[in-house]
Amino acid sequence: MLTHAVATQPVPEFAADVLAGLTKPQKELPSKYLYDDVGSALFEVISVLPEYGLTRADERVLLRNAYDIVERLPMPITVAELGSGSGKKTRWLLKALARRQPTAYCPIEISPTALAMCKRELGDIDAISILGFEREYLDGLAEVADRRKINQHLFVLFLGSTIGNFDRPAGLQFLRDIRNTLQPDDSLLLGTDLLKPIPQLLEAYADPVGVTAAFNLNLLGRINRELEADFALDQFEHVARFNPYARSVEMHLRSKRAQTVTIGGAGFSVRFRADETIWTESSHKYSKDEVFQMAKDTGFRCEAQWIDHEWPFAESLLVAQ
Ligand code: AVI
Repeated sequence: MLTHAVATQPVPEFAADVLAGLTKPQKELPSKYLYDDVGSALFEVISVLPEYGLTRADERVLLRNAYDIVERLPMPITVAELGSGSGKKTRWLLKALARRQPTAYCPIEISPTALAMCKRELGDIDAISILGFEREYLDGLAEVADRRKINQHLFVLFLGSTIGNFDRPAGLQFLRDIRNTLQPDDSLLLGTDLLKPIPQLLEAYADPVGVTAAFNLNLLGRINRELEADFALDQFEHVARFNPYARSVEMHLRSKRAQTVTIGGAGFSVRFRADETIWTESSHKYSKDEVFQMAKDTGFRCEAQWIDHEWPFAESLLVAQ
C-alpha cells in the first residue's frame, strides 16, 4: 500500500529559493521545481521525443539485462528507488526479482502524483509489494534503511541519469550520502547518460516541437501560479547550451527584452536586462570509465556495467564496500 504523507514542498521554501536564485549575479532556479504536475507531464512527453533518446536507452538496457543484473544481487533484498517517476522502466527489474523471491519495492518521490502513477504502473506484478514514500530522496532512503530486517540487503535504484542534474561535486557527495545509509554488500544501480556529439545533445534539449521549451517555461508559469508572479511567458525563450568545461547541457530562460517582474508571494521584484538568462538545469554527461572512478571515490566498487550503444547510456552496479 502506498503511504500518503504531508506535502513535502511548502510554499515558503519555494518562495525562499526563488528569491535566493533570482538575486544571484547569474540568475538561477533549482531544477527540482521543474516537476510540478504540468512539468512532470511534459517530461513524460520529452521521454518519447525522437531527439531525446535517454529514457528509451535506460529502458532498453534494463529490459535486455534485468536477469543478469538481478542474478548478481545477494538475497533477500528490498528495493528502494530514488525518484521513481512513472515506474515504467523498473518493471523489468521487478519482474526478474519476483522470479527469485517476493520483494518489497519502495519508490521514494516528492510528487504524490508520480507515486500514484507508479503504483498503477507496477501494481500488477505478482510477488511485488509496493510501499511508497512521499519524501526527499535521502530522507526516504534513511527511512527504508531503518525499517529493514536483519539479513535483508538493500538494492537502491537511481536511474534515468538524474545524477546528471547535480554538478559533479554535488553528485559525488550525493553518492557518498547514499553510501552512508547502506551497509557493505548493499548495492546501487546507477544510470548515467554518456557523452555524445554536441549537435545531438543540443537537439535533445531543444527539440523542434518545442516540448522541452514548454517544460522549461512552465517553471515561470509555476511561479506565476503558486507565488502570484507576473512573468510574461512570451517574453522569455528557452535556450540549450553545451558547457565544455562542465561537460553538461545547460537549460536557460533568456529574457527577450529589459523587463521587471514582480513575485508577490515572495515579496520582491526583479529586473532583467535584454538577453539576460535564468539558469534552470544542467545535465552532466559522463564517460564509462568516469563511473568506475566515481564509485571508488564514494565508497563503492563498480561491479558491472551495461551499455546501450544506440544512445550511449550506462547502467552501473555499484556495491557498497
Ligand atoms: C530528469 N533528467 C535526467 C532529465 C535530463 O535529461 O537531464 C531532465 C530533462 N531536462 C530536459 N530534458 C530532460
